[in-house]
Amino acid sequence: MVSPPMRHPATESLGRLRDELFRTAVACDSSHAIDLVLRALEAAGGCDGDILAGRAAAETILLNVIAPVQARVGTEWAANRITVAQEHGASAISDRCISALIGEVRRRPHERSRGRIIVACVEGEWHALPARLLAETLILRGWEVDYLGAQVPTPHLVAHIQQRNADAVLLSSSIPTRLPAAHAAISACQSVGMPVLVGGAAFGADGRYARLLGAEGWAPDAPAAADALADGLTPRTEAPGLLGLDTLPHLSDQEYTFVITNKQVLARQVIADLERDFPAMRAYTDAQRERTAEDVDHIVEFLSVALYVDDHDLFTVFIGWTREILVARRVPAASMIPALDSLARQLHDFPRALGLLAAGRSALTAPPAPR
Ligand code: B12
Repeated sequence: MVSPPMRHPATESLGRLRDELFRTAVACDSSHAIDLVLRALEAAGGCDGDILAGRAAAETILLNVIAPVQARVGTEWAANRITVAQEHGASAISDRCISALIGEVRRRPHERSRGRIIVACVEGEWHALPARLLAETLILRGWEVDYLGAQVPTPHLVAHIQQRNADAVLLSSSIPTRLPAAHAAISACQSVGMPVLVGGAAFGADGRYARLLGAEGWAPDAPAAADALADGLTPRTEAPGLLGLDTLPHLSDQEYTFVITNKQVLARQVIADLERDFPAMRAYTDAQRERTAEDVDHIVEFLSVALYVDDHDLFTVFIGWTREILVARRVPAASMIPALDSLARQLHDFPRALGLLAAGRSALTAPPAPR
């Protein structure tokens, strides 16, 4: 496959642009941010009439400036150096920068489309920006795209597929807790004959969960997705099995089903146990209690998904991430140990859950990874 010729803005000027866009975005200065990306497009020859050069420059700015700025917004939020409001404001500005940038890139008159693609986030997935970056990249490369945005309920996705003559569905998910929903969406699309390419951080840096959940393809980023589409996806010939038991035989032990259907009861008992076993909690303010309840819900949810995909790494990586979030907010990471112990007591008859909780406990007590 031949990619459009790239006229990259210089690497060092990209670095400066990223820094400036980040500062402008967290300062919620929308017009300055838009001005920055439009000037970068112009400097890279994106507005001088050469349509291919314009597209290549726009793609570089989307993927090598706006995407890394978004990743940095996430890192700075996790480290508690910017507020949730700044993160929301910066993401809204990125969205507006994308619209402004794409608005400047012209189409060739009567250009033949390479085909139609549907891009959607799976049910419960609110991270629309990664999917939007993907959709805009495909449009720049000559595809027609139905971009459905965040959190698309699977029945509505299938109804849309049935109304459109699309070549493939591209499903995005950033949060691993959406993997069971992604599995349902993959199977539903395949059952109406549509090949599915998946991507986004939820599927793992190596795409391991994409293969496990039976997608026809996975790609690490938007250019690789465009290349995979150009090569063509081969639809699965065998019908997807019910409830994933064909590909996920471990689900027959019902551990996932038990945890997911009892998640509220499990979480409530963890909070009651924490009140008893973690004395610091008795002095918590209402806001601290609310945060703790959210953290516990998150632990139970990640535990359930780790059971679904039967992968210790999914749970231990989450525990390591939570530890960093807590430490950055001056909450002792050890406060998670009584929560894991409470779950282990409640799930004493479930060997896979106990294995995950023990691995999570070790990840919590291990020295932090060197930076
Ligand atoms: C903005 C943001 C939000 C916004 C989203 C707004 C929007 N319109 O998108 C909001 C506020 C909704 C949000 C909510 C949450 N978020 Co958030 N969010 C982010 C942030 C900062 C940026 C997301 C983004 O724009 N990324 C753009 C680029 C960087 O994404 P990308 O994955 O590299 O995309 C490329 C590839 O993955 C690929 N790709 C993507 N999709 C697809 C699909 C296909 C088919 C293919 C082939 C390829 C592909 O192509 C893209 C372009 O090359 C990320 C940080 C980050 N590193 O992403 C956190 C982040 C993803 N969020 C996080 C969290 C924890 C949450 C919440 C749980 C917070 C909370 N307590 O409520 C919720 C969950 C909501 C939900 N259920 O979905 C964590 C996830 C950590 C984890 N354990 O997995 C992150 C990593 C922040 C962090 N550093 O900790 N978030």
